[in-house]
Amino acid sequence: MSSMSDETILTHTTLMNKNITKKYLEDFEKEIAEVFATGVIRAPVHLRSGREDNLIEIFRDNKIGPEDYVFGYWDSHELALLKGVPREEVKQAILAGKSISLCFPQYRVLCSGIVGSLMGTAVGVAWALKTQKRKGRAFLFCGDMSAETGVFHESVKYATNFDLPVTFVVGDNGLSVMTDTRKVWGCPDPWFKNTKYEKKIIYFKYINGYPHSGLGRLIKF
Ligand SMILES: Cc1ncc(C[n+]2csc(CCOP(=O)(O)OP(=O)(O)O)c2C)c(N)n1
Repeated sequence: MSSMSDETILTHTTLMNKNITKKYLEDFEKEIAEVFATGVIRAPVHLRSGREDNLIEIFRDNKIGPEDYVFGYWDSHELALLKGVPREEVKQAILAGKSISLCFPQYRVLCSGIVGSLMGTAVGVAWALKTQKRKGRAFLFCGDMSAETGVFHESVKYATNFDLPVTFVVGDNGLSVMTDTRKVWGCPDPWFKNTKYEKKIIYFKYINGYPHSGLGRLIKF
């Protein structure tokens, strides 16, 4: 966990995420898309659109603040901005090739490009926050296929059993790269629908306006 004091984190985070609109997020991704198209970013970039309102609402309604941890994956530009990482800092990290694993520990934003990673970490952080009676919660944002992994099941089950302060946010775009998630599992709904585990999960559907990765001109992974 970050060694910075709560006061420092608060100063760092400011209240800028309150000013983040759908257009702000769209414009950021458009700007990164333009830069990526020039070829100067020598690493994968995953752009997203179509879920801006969902994410803004989730951050607002859950009052996700400086003391909370946000875990994400390869598609986390918007999460970093919403958590209060300054726009220029996010942009510089992406230009430096870190789009798929954005990590800003001082803002409690931790992301990874590995499917199935971080779920246990989020649960562990939530366990520590609860047992140490510290303020803060963990929020883990993932896709629909990630939510079908074994480790996601285990993490949600454990967090539910011990009522840990962790929320799993599943943004369902129906795809895993180019594979139809529902076709793979032969079920129109995610496994947790109408189960007791739903109380630890926020679920929404969206259509991604971008290809899974990059701009769709080279291979996708
Ligand atoms: C261990 C591992 N296997 C495969 C990949 C390649 N990969 C990257 S994203 C992705 C699809 C995940 O689908 P989903 O969770 O629905 O994410 P989203 O469509 O929202 O990006 C895969 C298979 C990876 N990053 N890590």
